Amino acid sequence: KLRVLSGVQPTGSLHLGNYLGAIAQWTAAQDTYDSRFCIVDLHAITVPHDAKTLSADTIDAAATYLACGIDPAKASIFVQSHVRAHTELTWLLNCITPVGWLERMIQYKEKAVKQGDSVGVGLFGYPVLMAADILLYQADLVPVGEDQRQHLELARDIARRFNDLYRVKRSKGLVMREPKALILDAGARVMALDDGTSKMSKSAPNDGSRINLVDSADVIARKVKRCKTDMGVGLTFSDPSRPECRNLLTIYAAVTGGRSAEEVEAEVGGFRWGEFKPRLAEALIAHLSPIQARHAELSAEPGYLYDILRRGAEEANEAAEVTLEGVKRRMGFVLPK
Ligand code: AQP
Repeated sequence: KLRVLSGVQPTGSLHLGNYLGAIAQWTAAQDTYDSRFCIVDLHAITVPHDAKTLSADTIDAAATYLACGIDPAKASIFVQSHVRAHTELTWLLNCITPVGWLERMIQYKEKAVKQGDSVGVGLFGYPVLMAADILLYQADLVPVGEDQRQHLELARDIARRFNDLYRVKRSKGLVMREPKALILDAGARVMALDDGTSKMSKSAPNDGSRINLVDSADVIARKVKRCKTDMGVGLTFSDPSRPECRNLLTIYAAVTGGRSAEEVEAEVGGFRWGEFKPRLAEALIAHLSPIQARHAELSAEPGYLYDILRRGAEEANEAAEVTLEGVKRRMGFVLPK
């Protein structure tokens, strides 16, 4: 069975981009692949974070994973920091990763600019930690949004470099698997509601720029009503000068059963914005309300969530230790007898 690994940072309430770009794919993956989904809290501290909210955000992410349909009977759900091998493998990979590779990372450049002189070493090393997450479980496939494509390429490069540096005879010793990104066509890049050219993001200051998965029906309706539109006539996916139009239609297609562009244009292509927006809001509310109801139920059962995370960490630790030992062996470490 092919292996799948993916995760989201517990840096605040998850939004429609995290859902359509990543989590919605996971629910399909868990039926076919050997799947692990982690809550990447070590990544969450690579930008200034609030120590008072990290643990609540982490548990909330677990509730969200389950509410979106991740089934602990089919997939492991665990917290990254509960498996120490992630940090240990990161160090080992840090030592074989050229600085120049990391300097090219677009996300680092974008986030570093916002932090000026206070940018931390952890943010620079973010992609190596991500490579460690993936390689630790020898994952074949990583379902992510488009923004993570470059980090996935880096994880492949690191795996290849490890294999080149520490060659072993065929069938002897651990050989890193090179992971592939699993990126959907629709939903891979959900854009902000206030700007169709920048991605929907947790850290954007304007809450109106995103649909949080826990937003109430009223809030969703208000955000959709106020979202940026244009003066164009009719609604189409294909006009590059109308990024907001494309984004809102893409969201509509995704939350009404993943329909094709043709189908959606046939339904609403002739609409004015004033007709389309209420229909979009209604579709979003209908799609998200069962997830929200389940999320509310799960949030009231922290004991259950902790239990799932404990079992997930036990399973993940076992798998991670095997890889870590193989890596250390190949790098020449003495292993305790
Ligand atoms: N707008 C998006 N469209 C599609 N996919 C997205 N993802 C994030 N935003 C979009 C995907 O969600 C997964 C987890 O992302 P993350 O929270 O770990 O990191 P991020 O990409 O940095 O997410 P945000 O919301 O943009 O957070 P901040 O604002 O903290 O940087 C990934 O698979 C990602 O592709």
